[in-house]
Amino acid sequence: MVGVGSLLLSSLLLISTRSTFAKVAVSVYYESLCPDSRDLFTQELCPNWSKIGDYVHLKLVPFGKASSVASGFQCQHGPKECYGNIFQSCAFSMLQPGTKQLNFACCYMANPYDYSSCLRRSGLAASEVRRCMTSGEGRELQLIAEVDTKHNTPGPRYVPTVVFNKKYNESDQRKIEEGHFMGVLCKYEKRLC
Ligand SMILES: *[C@@H]1O[C@H](CO)[C@@H](O)[C@H](O)[C@H]1NC(C)=O
Ligand SMILES: CC(=O)N[C@H]1CO[C@H](CO)[C@@H](O)[C@@H]1O
Repeated sequence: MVGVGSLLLSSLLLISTRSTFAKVAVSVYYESLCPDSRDLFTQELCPNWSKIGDYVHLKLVPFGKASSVASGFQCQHGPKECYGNIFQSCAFSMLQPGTKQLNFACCYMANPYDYSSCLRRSGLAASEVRRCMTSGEGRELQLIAEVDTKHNTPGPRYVPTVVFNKKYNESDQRKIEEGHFMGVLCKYEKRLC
């Protein structure tokens, strides 16, 4: 009995170790109104998520080429983009990483002005998200996103930038820019090839 029990236990441990450590870390550095960022979500990440979700540890960082200034932030596509970035940072702080955060981003990136329907679909209270956006919490989250973006991308040179396993790779990035996210992911997770 003891033998069977420990065998079961060790296979359970093996399974959980595998699923905890084998995932590919995928960090997406993007901007809320950037057409190439929107394409990455609507054409690659979102439609393929059901296939890849079990293999990927996803981090979404809505900041891109924005920068913090005394009065707030400046964004490549103007104030509405800054609003979208902070809106997503606040929503993500209330959603679990992975599927829940991605579902929210998929809704928003497909329809960037449809704030209330994306909140509703993710079960978020508009008042909570507004409080985050106006209380200084949203600014803090965006400042963290700024540091993350500047440390882990070359600039970024291009938006969106995708970093695999926390190490920027220029040749992967070029392929992402040509629309081959799934092909690059397969390099890191052979089961997805
Ligand atoms: C980046 O990816 C390419 C293509 O897979 C690979 O040949 C190269 O060794 C990688 N570079 C680094 C620094 O890991
Ligand atoms: C490898 C793979 O399954 N890619 C799919 C990702 O989603 C797009 C859009 O639905 C498909 O065209 C690809 O075949």
